[in-house]
Amino acid sequence: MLNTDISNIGMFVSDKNLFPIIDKVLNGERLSFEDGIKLFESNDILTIGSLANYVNEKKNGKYAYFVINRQLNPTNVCVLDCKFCAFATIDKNDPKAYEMNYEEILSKVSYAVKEGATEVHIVGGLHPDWKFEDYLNIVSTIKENFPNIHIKAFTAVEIDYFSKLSGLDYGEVLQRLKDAGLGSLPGGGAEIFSSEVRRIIAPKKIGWKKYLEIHKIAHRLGLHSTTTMLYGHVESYRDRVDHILKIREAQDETGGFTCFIPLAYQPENNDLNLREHTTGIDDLKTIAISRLLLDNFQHIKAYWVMVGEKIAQVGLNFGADDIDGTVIEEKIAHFAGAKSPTQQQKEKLIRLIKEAGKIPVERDTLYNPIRIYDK
Ligand code: V47
Repeated sequence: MLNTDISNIGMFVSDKNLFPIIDKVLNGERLSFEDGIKLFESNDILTIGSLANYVNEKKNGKYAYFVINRQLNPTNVCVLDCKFCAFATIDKNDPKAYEMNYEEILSKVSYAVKEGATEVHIVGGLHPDWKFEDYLNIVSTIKENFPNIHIKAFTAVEIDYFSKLSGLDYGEVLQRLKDAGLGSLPGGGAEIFSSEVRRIIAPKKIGWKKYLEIHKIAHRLGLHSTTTMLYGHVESYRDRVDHILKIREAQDETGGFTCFIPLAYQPENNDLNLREHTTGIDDLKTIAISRLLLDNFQHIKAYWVMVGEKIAQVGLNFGADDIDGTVIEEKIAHFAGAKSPTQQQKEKLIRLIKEAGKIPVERDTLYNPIRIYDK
């Protein structure tokens, strides 16, 4: 007989302000804006993490997901000039500017397919000279040559650009991409929804209303998508909670988001004068609080590229159930100073997950299991 009284568990909660939130979570009640702020302002990281892990394990059991994928960025020439971005250049004559041709794109996809990839994740610059057809042909050319690969391509920001280029509305742009072989939309471009922060970090980028409108239209056309939040720059906790709750509201409407990905800001080689990387505690808190606030999301990703392999692994016990994938060639975070490798072996992902005490599941883009590593 154990001599433990369960009511004593409260003594491990160092921040007593969290008790009402713990109650709500255990009763399956939705957390409020104020709860989100209280969580971010608390330093009781272990209580926040355990709560998030509890919620995650109720949704996903011990399973933690990875995907064999590759990233592909067809051009870095971009008219937007976002201040946090070290990947893109506004000047096509800049020595770092590049444009891939279809042959290069196909050879990169071919390499990935040989490595077992089931997904190609394509995002890139809004090129001043490219037409919507050029982007559309990237999708159809890949699909014609590799019919089995899932093409997760073009953020809402790109979809808005294609609409301007073509004169088609968002629904028509998305339908044409879908007909060409698009499988789903990635979540980039969300940054932080606050208009004040956007004016500082991404003044020319579409605002949150258009970002979410495009995702909701995609969902209604039967395309799933992921969504993101860029944190650790000039935003406040209020901005983060507001961003997450706007996403929760959109998910209530359509249910079309598969996963939420907090993206840790990488501070180098860009025009924002902020040179600090996020800390481990902030990364873990943001992952855990995302899990707690987004009760209508099945999956939360700890993206190893931006938080590093070690925090991503710990994140699997702080509410995340996914660590993305092999990636093969990451540019966006690495141009901005990410310290992680640019690619990952599948075996390493499996080891990270197993040593976190979870069961690795190789998944496809839409979270259908491909192989469970439970031995
Ligand atoms: O939209 C740009 C971000 C995003 C920096 O959908 C930066 O599954 C940190 O969205 N520091 C692109 N972040 C990456 C992205 C993504 C990645 C992995 C998976 C998925 C998914 C989406 O990267 C951009 C922007 O928010 N970004 N510059 C930077 N300096």
